[in-house]
Amino acid sequence: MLNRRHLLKAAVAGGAAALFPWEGLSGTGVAAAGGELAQSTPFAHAMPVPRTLAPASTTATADLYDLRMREADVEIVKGLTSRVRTYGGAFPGPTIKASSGREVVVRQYNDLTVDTAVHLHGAHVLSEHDGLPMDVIAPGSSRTYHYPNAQRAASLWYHDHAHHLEAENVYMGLHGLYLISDPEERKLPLPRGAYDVPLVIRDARIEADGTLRYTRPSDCPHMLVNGKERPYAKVAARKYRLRLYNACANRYLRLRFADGTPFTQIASDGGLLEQPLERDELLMLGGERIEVVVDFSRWGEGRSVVLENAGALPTERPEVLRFDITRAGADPSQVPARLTTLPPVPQGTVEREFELRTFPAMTINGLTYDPDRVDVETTVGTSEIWTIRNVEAPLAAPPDFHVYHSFHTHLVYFRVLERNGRPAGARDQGLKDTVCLGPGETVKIAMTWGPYAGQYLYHCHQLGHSSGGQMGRIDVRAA
Ligand SMILES: [Cu+2]
Repeated sequence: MLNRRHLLKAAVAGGAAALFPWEGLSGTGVAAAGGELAQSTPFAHAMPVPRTLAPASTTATADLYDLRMREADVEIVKGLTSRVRTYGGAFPGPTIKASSGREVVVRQYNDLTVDTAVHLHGAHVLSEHDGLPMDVIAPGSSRTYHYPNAQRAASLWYHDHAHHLEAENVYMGLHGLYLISDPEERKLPLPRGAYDVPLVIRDARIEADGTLRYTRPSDCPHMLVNGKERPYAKVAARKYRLRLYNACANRYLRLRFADGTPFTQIASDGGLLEQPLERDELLMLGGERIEVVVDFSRWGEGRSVVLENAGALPTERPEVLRFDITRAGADPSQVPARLTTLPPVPQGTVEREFELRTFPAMTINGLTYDPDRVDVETTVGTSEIWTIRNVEAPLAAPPDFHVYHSFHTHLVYFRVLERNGRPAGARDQGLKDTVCLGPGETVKIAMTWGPYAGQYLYHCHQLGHSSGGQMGRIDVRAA
């Protein structure tokens, strides 16, 4: 019998394709990395900020938006044209800005040649607006999604979720930001406006002819921020709020400043933390969000500082983004010692266990996703404790083989109670909807199901894994 090390060797050599989710488990299969890699020079592009989408119309209680999914040609590596899949022609998609308590309605038209489904990650929505894998928008048709925004301020994102296709669709460009604000957050003296900047970070493989190729993560050495390969950003010598997203289909990031300067974390997936946290390095799995405040005055005008990925591939340079401090800046902003009060930690009365495996298939508790099978049944208002295990063998794996999982629940935020038997540490603070599971790790999380009844999902947010079936169905019954 082949042991794990043999399997890994075979995979590195290009064999054992069926064992790897990004090499054959998606509906269409994944092309091998064929073409020659594009050569690129870092810091050749100014970093753009995704544009804010204007509503097509407004009512007394709602903002209505139209978005068209279509292919577009964009420049990711300087001088090359890449064909991508977009929301509204933008790569990444345009940002939707919502206010807590005010409804957003988005009519999505599919002008692509593949099925799509739009999931708003981090949102509390009715099941029929959740973008379930089988609720697809066929090419040539449209669907209208209703988002009540009855939730606190947070950095969400919308992205594709069509069954077997989500990894490739998200990789090809179907993702955009959705930011909810609320009065409590607006009252805080945090950096705002032009000093509140999202960084959508993701890997890619751009070939010499410009082709953006969906392939296994170890063949994707390009790193994009807001759609451009390793850009630079001109900033003022003052504080900025940076909203970091790991939008990689299949990779984790270990972000740090090259000179070791710490970040001040203020928010995670579900919005503000109770108090700011100093963090030297930010480990982010696919789907996770971390918000930080960085004070560029500590370096000063005329200086530069590089944001690095300590989790870069051996074939990849670590630099992700260079900040150039080019001007002075008045700075009335502050990071208060107390940011918010979180709801109490749910006291679970139901306990469940979940095991995530990669071999011999992408499974949760031994099963791949079946939309007709109910894996978990609960009721609105029930508080639960879930123990989730990454049962990958704790062998030292080659650096290009990422046996991390990224566990995501739809409909609810959860709190991380424990990691590997110890109380949750800095990286697990706040309201979360996606949690990192390193090889062999176990986390315990607590959530209260609701407020809506209906069919929802939990899954791995390494999207090659969810596309391969590492996903379960939870039916929430009315109380
Ligand atoms: Cu996974």
